Amino acid sequence: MIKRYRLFLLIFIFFLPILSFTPRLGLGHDLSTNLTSSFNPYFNETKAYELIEDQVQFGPRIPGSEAIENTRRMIENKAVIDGVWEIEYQNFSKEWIEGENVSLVNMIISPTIQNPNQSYFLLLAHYDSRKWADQDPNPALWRNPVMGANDGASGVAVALELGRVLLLKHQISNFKIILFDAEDQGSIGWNWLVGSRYFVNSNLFQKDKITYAILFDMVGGNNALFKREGYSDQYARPLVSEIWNLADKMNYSQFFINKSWSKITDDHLPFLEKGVPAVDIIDDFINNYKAWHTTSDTLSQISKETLKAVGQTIEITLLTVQQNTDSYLPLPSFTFQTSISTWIVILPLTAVVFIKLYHKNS
Ligand code: 1BN
Ligand code: ZN
Repeated sequence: MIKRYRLFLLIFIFFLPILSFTPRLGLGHDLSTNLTSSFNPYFNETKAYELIEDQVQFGPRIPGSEAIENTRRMIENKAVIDGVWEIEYQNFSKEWIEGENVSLVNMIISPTIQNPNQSYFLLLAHYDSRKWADQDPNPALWRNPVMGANDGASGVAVALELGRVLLLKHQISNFKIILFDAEDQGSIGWNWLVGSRYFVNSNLFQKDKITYAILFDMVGGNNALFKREGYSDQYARPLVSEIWNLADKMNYSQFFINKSWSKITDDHLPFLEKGVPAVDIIDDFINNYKAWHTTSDTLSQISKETLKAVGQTIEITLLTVQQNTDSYLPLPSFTFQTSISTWIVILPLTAVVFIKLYHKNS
């Protein structure tokens, strides 16, 4: 009887470390169904709204303007106060149609504690606003600048607020926020996407380390409608499906319309062209967002409900995807990772067995 008890005890001790691995091994691939309810969203729509106010207070953020420089300073000051961010400035320049050379700056914001060997995902937005409101219903205003509360500031606000909750509430640090200059000056002297194209052709673009990218553009409009943007849906479909399915489960399907839409030339395109899966969350500015490229793109267009729907949906998506990638960890990495709590049980039990054996033999 005693012998059998000892045999069971030895077998139990032998297999004990395996018990500590089973939760990880047990994670399936269809995580969205299981995990949605276990994640709490922390994205705060009021903080996002305030970040939009912080930007528009400077006026239109035209490339090379004092307002865009003030915006950079404001973002930097906030990062310094938090004390957990590192900002890299990518400086370049481009000649405007009138011959004047314009200084441009992409901002790359990373958590300070980032592991340099780890892969990471990207949160993208443009922080310039359009020089000319060439879609304004009043032709007399076509040469006025666009305030860009939605087209520019809302994307920056959602990316920055998401960064805050990912790092400080969920302890996720394998991401970067990139804010592009000169996205929005196409067909009025420049091309579109000047900043993002410059970035993907620079040595700061670490293709092999980037897992995927999510772009936020016009994500704060009243009654916004986010359809599956055509390029994203074609080249990053699994991520698109994850986002729109989660939005549905979180009761945000009034904003996230699960239908494919037009292909839009936006800052995700240079990433897709380089082979990085990238999704554009963008309001339907053709049929829905009437203030697009007009002088009416001001704070009055912004809705906290929309900011919340986008922010919380993407927050839960990122947690779900993160959990998914964790479950794909290669086997060797957890063969040796017996947790401390397991050793706390193993060592005393082994000692008991040895003492018993010793007493029996002596
Ligand atoms: C997004 C926001 N875009 C401009 N403002 C990109 C775009 C480029 C949209 C070309 C339509 C045409
Ligand atoms: Zn625009």
